[in-house]
Amino acid sequence: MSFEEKLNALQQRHSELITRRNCKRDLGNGVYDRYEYPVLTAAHTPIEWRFDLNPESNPFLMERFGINATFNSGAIKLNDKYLMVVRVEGLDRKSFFAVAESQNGIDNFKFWEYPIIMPETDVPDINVYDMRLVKHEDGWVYGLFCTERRDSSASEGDQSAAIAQCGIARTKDLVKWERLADLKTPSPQQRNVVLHPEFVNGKYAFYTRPQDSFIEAGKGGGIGFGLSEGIENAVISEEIVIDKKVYHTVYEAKNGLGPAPIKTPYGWLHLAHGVRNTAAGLRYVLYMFMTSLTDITTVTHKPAGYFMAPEGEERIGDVSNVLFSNGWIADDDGTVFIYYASSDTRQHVATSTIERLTDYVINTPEDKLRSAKSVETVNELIRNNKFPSERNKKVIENTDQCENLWKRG
Ligand code: M1P
Repeated sequence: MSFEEKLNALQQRHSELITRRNCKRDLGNGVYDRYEYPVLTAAHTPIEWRFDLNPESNPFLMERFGINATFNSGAIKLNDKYLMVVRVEGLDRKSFFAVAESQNGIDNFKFWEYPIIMPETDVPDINVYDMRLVKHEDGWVYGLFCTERRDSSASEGDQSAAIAQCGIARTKDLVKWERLADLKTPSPQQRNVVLHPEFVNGKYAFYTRPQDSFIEAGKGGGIGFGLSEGIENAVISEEIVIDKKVYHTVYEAKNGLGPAPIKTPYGWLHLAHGVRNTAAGLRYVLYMFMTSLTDITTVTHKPAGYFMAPEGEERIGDVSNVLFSNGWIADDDGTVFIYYASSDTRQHVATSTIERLTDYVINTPEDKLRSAKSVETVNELIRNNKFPSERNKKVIENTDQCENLWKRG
């Protein structure tokens, strides 16, 4: 095949991939719908990023900058476009951020021409990843992400010891970014830090994930919370845990918040990931909970178990058995686009609505933490199905309870 023929074939295949229609999978679980195809894979990245297209300097049309994965994307809707700030990972393991845009949020995502040029602090980042995008009431769009650097106290023989901290940058258009100082907290390591979209007592509010070491949450586990007077040199001096790890749950090893919460009349909807250790390694699933409108550190509802877990091809990838989400978009009509990545490899979308997610979070039984209690829960469901009038009474009680919460808010 000549250079020209190969280039045409590459371009045609790429164009078919990025214009492919996506469709809902058959019969969801009532809570959300999955889609047939991932919305982004490494192959979606522009050919110009990967190949030197000059026949003189690259006669074999070799890939010169391979892309390994596209995953863990922050998401936001701006100017009627669904935008993801994607974690793009090269063959060299380094991640960087790039914007991909779609008109409908479920397919035809196209990368902008160039990746984001993220300014650095005085201490250069070795690796940056997993951005959470937040439209804050102060008028800026913030991107909070993990910045990873080698642990300078590690011995020469240890080339994997790392320190993770929260990098903060802000923008108006996702093109030009202003980098602020990294967040300071009492914890030696931070990942999965999220900015709350509203001020709390006039301060910037952060969800954190304090942890003792790079991988292990240790005694610092759980989704934390803290306030900072300012954002330009943000400091959290007191960090409390609002959603802790719990024995024999899907978040017993560690957990972390996903995207910034969505405000509903009943409370703040949260999407998070929970991790447990198995003989096959760590298993990451997504779970949901709701916090109070009056005190955002109080969890009011939390369904048992996972909301989404890896299925089919999602189970396999660079880090298998992982679902991770750090981006969702709530549209004005109530549709929610949940952008989740599978196995640190590819990016997917699932859709739901505020109404369905609220119903899921409020009316799904909580984890009662023992097998015998799970049997009680399933028996109650069976009884309610046999005697529907009892169940209807319960639903009305629950709805009243939520309306009271909303009124108090
Ligand atoms: O490999 C799974 C995930 O591991 C980390 O998440 P956490 O800090 O909660 O353990 C992150 O590196 C994340 O990017 C990755 O998807």
